Amino acid sequence: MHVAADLRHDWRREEVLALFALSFNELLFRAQAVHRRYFAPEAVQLSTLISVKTGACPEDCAYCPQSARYHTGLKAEPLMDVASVKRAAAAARDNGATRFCMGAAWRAPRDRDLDHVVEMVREVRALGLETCVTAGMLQAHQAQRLAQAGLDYYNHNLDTSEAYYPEIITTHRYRDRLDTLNHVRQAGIKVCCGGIVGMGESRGDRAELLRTLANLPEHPESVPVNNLVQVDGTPLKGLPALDPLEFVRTLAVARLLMPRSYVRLSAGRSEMSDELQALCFFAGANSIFYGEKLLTTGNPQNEKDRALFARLGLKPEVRVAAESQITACV
Ligand code: SAM
Ligand code: DTB
Ligand code: SF4
Repeated sequence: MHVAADLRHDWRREEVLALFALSFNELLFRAQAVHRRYFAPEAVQLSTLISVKTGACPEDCAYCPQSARYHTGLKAEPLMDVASVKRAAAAARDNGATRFCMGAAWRAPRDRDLDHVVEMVREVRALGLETCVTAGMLQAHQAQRLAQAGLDYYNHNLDTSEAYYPEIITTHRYRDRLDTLNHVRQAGIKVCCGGIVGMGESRGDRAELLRTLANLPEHPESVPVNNLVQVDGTPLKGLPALDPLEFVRTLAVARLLMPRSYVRLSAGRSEMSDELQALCFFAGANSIFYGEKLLTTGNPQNEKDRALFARLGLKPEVRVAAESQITACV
């Protein structure tokens, strides 16, 4: 199979739905076969998250504990100082993470907020880690500034289908998200973009989200698939949980549509069994958030993940050199 022959940007809705409708065995077999064309089957990339600015966000994202509109009991925290972020990044690196993702609960950063984020990126990068920032909507000049600072990835999720988006968020539009993704791409920063499932959306919405991602001019290099973490006080608390096998199917279809992208088994792992996570990795997930906290909610302890990796024969990816894109398995 020659490289890139299966990189398509013209997926039709019916084709994606047909993948979802395959028998579970057929879907996972195909996803695993595609996965092996581009990735070592046992390699998993580890990213550690930190919330550098927490809560008090003006947006109304119905899943989010950081929205100021919901009473979730979350304590808002101002922007962290750069030295503390650097210490946390060094600890993440020493624990085996290769990427450090800094999240800020902003609708959109002001230019003076970005001054601090730029400093954080420079310091974290100097530790030999890949850097990722997620800080809301960016203007073109702001993306360029982050690119100049050496930012590797910008995370900005589409979260769900365009049709379902207004059910979840009314304070910004799908179009705004796409514009930011475009600014990030134009600035030469790698794109991390995915979504959340389990928000009461239909399979058609999940298919449309993945279709939209795959039909972007370039596939996002990193595709986080979050399973909704239901937080007390948010409007989505109390929804029926998504069938876990439908979650696995979503990962498998993401793998088939974006064969060269890292597909991240993201939020929701604390509620998953080892067996369910094993199926997720078999379906083509090859990245996780590693560390006991996501942004504000829990994530499995490092020891638990290390035991899971040993049980499954999975190996964390390592960075070969600070300036190198090349990664290898140990
Ligand atoms: N404010 C920025 C933004 O909205 O892009 C960055 C931070 S925001 C918390 C990053 C992403 O976290 C969201 O796009 C969403 O996909 C995910 N997220 C937030 N709350 C979640 C939850 N309760 N369960 C699963 N994913 C969640
Ligand atoms: C992503 O897709 N998931 C991460 C990261 N990108 C920023 C965030 C998950 C947040 C889960 C809820 C919380 O901990 O606040
Ligand atoms: Fe704010 Fe981001 Fe949470 Fe939406 S997802 S409320 S923009 S922090």
